[in-house]
Amino acid sequence: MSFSRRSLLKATAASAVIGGVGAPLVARAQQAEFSYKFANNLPDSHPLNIRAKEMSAAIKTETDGRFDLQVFPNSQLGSDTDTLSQLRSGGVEFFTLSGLILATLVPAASINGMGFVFPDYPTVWKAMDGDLGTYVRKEVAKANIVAMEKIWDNGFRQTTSSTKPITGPDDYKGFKIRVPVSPLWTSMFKAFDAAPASINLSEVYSALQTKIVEGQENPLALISTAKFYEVQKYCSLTNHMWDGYWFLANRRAWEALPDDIRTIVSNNVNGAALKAREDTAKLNATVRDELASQGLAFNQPDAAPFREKLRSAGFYSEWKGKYGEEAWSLLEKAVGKLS
Ligand code: X2X
Repeated sequence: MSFSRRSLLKATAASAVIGGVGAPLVARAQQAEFSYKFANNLPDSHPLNIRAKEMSAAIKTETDGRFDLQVFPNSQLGSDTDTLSQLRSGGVEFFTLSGLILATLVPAASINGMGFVFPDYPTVWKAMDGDLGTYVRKEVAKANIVAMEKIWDNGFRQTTSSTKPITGPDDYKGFKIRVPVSPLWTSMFKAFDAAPASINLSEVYSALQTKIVEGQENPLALISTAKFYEVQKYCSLTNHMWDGYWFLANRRAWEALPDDIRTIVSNNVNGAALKAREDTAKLNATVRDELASQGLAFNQPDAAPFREKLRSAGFYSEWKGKYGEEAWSLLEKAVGKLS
């Protein structure tokens, strides 16, 4: 029995003996009317989980103990692929998932991950809090999943390797790189003639350690909190795509909540997303020195030759065809003409 549970039981026993105003409060806190699970793939120390725990506490207080949001970090309830199935069946009520992986179910959801299109955060938020995000959320709704309004930041992705730095598109040739399970990721690295392997995050550390793959790509905040610097030598600031987490709810579970609770939950979730965006951006900007002191060698290649390689490989026109005119024009409205 955990210490906190034991103290809670003691407190309950005490209030049962002495009675008084404390008793009903304790009883209510013990038995929430709604107890929902929130799963995610990130380490405990990542800003998303720090803000998630804070928001869970705030929700409990604001709902007077009626709603208990249990946070399960670190793929504890299964890999991303498993958890997406559990979200659909209702085994898990909430799940934060990269739009690119969600695209295995809702193809439009990977559009923000187009290679080398977002120049900076202001452009990202304008698109994702604006028309492009609205479009994606509508597509997600068709799969009976609710995507909360504010997408959470994962970050701009960088490439790490145990064998060599990436200095230009040619260095990706034949490069054995882990990518998340998502058609867009595989397609982009194939366009660079790399050898991408789809692996869920929960398996990545050991895949790098045992050299099943040479490298992987992720934002610095994740490279740091998942300790990939322990099993990688180089970090190339390729900034090749921006990735975010949609906060997803099982529709039945979401609609089962009374309006007042639903409002408290969504206000807190969206509010925490905004706070976590600031945390992640700060971490991504400051953690480089720390990673360098942990042994990663950094370099910053020019983005233009990568973009040119994707264009000449027909990558943009292929994906424009897959997403369709409407989605593509919303993306171009945000980032400028692409093809
Ligand atoms: O799996 C990854 O690489 C991660 C953590 O960035 C995603 O969730 C897409």
